[in-house]
This record gives sequence, structure tokens and C-alpha cells, in this order.
Amino acid sequence: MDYKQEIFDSVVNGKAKDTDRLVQEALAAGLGANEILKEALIPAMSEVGSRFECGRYFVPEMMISARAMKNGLAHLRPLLVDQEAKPIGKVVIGTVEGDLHDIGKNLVGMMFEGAGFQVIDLGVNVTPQKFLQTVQETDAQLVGLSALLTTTMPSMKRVVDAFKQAGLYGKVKIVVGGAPLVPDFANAIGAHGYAPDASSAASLAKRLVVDGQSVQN
Ligand code: B1M
Repeated sequence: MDYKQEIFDSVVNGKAKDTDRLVQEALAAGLGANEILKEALIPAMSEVGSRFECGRYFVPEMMISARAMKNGLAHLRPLLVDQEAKPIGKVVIGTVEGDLHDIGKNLVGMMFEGAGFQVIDLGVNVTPQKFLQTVQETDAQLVGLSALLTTTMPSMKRVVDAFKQAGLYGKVKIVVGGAPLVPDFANAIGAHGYAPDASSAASLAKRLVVDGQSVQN
């Protein structure tokens, strides 16, 4: 059985129950969590995006595919996250104001946890004030911002500005990511780092928080 193809198809076709079952079967058959993620689940969401772009899929289809993807991710989470390890730092993450996409952000959260961070996930549509307030309450050293829409990218700058105004910019590092972003954008808004995917976000966070490096985007 070609599990990766079957999982890909189940997500593209929004068959959440099939995704649920197939991911469990694939893991039992010896496929790795990263392999399933990178070679089946993520490509499936890209295909959904392409179909949306060319008018073959609409918002409801994107939603049912997202649900299937989440079902699959739930089985990978325990394998990507070491729940026993002592935290190496605290990170606040969220999808910025106006933006409801959370699959990539959730993946980033898992990778942060896998790298040893305690993660405070504020969910989606998070205002700059909420990011700031949570960091003040928790003493987190890093903030991770996700945006999937070109129209919500400016919200990221508003978060950076809020930290500057509160005098926390630099003491707290801000890392940004999401499909429409490029490193130049991260530099332009004053983010301390940009990562193109969840695993590089985790290694970037480690470099910024644990090694205290400043990173050139
Ligand atoms: Co939306 N959507 N969507 N959508 N959606 C996109 C993003 C889009 C590219 C589709 C398209 O046109 N091809 C397009 C944006 C166009 C643009 O702005 N340039 C789009 C649109 C237009 C919209 C609506 C406006 C549609 C409408 O209503 N007419 C609407 C907006 C709602 C809102 O947010 N206000 C909308 C709604 C939705 C759904 C709710 C239906 C659903 C989201 C469900 C959910 O997330 N719970 C949805 C989906 C599923 C998508 C696509 C198909 C898939 C996104 C996804 O989950 N990808 C997407 C098309 C696409 O991306 N190809 C699309 C898989 C995920 C693993 O990847 O999130 O990119 P991604 O995360 C990656 C990296 O980006 C990175 O790491 C992850 C991988 O390792 N990353 C970070 C992400 N955050 C990071 C943070 C970091 C570092 C790295 O540091 C902190």
C-alpha cells in the first residue's frame, strides 16, 4: 500500500476519517512522522491551495481538507514533541490579527516544543496587545508570529512596534514566518528572524534564545 499517496489523496479530498486511519496505519507500518508530514500532509495542503487558486476548490473544500490535515497531525504530535524534557525557554506563538490560518502555526508550535521550549499558543487572530500582554505575564523570551495572507502581513509590523513602544524589543526576540513572507520583509519590519518552515523556525529560536545570537535574515 502506498500510504503517502493515500494520505495525500485523503487530505486533498477532505476525507478526515480516512486520514485519521491511514496516518495511524502508516506509523504502524514503520513510516516516520517527518516523512508523513513532509511527503504527504504538507504537499496535500499545497495541492488544495493550487486548486483554490484555479477555482476548482472553494472555501468549504479548503476547510474540510484542513480538518483532515489536523486529524493526521494529531497522531504525529506525540512523535514530534518530547513531553518529558525540561523547557529551555518560553515562547509565545500566534497567528496575527485578521488571519485565521493555524495549521502552519500549530506545526511551528510542535517543532518549538520538540526543540525543548514551553509554548504558549494564543491561537488565531491575535492582536498586538494580546502578544505583548502575554509576554509581560509569562516572561517569555521569544514571540513567533504566523501570517498566511498578504493582507495580514502588516499586522506583524504592528506587533514589532508594540514591543518597541513597551521597551521590550530586543529583550524579547520576534520571529516571523508564513507562506507569503520573504526575509527582506522580516528585515524591513524589524523582526529578529525569519524562518521558511517549522523546523528551521525551531532551530532559529534555539540560536536566538539559547545561544543569544543575533540572526541576519
Ligand atoms: Co486560506 N488562503 N483563505 N484558508 N488557505 C491561502 C493562504 C491562499 C494562499 C490560497 C490560495 O489562494 N492559493 C490564499 C492567500 C492569498 C494571499 O494572501 N496571497 C488564501 C485565502 C485567499 C483565504 C481567504 C481570504 C479565502 C476567502 O475567504 N475568500 C480566507 C481568509 C480567512 C482569514 O484568515 N481571515 C481563507 C480561509 C481559509 C480556511 C479557513 C478555509 C483554511 C484555513 C484552515 C485553518 O488553518 N484552520 C484555508 C486554507 C487551508 C488555506 C491553504 C489551502 C492551506 C494553508 C495551510 O494550512 N498550509 C492555503 C494555500 C497554501 O498555503 N498553499 C490558503 C499547510 C501549512 C503546513 O503550511 O501554513 O504555509 P503554512 O505553514 C508553513 C510555512 O508557511 C511556515 O511553516 C509551515 C511549514 O513548516 N510557517 C512559519 C508558518 N507560520 C510560521 C511561523 C514561523 C515560521 C514559519 O515563525 C514563527
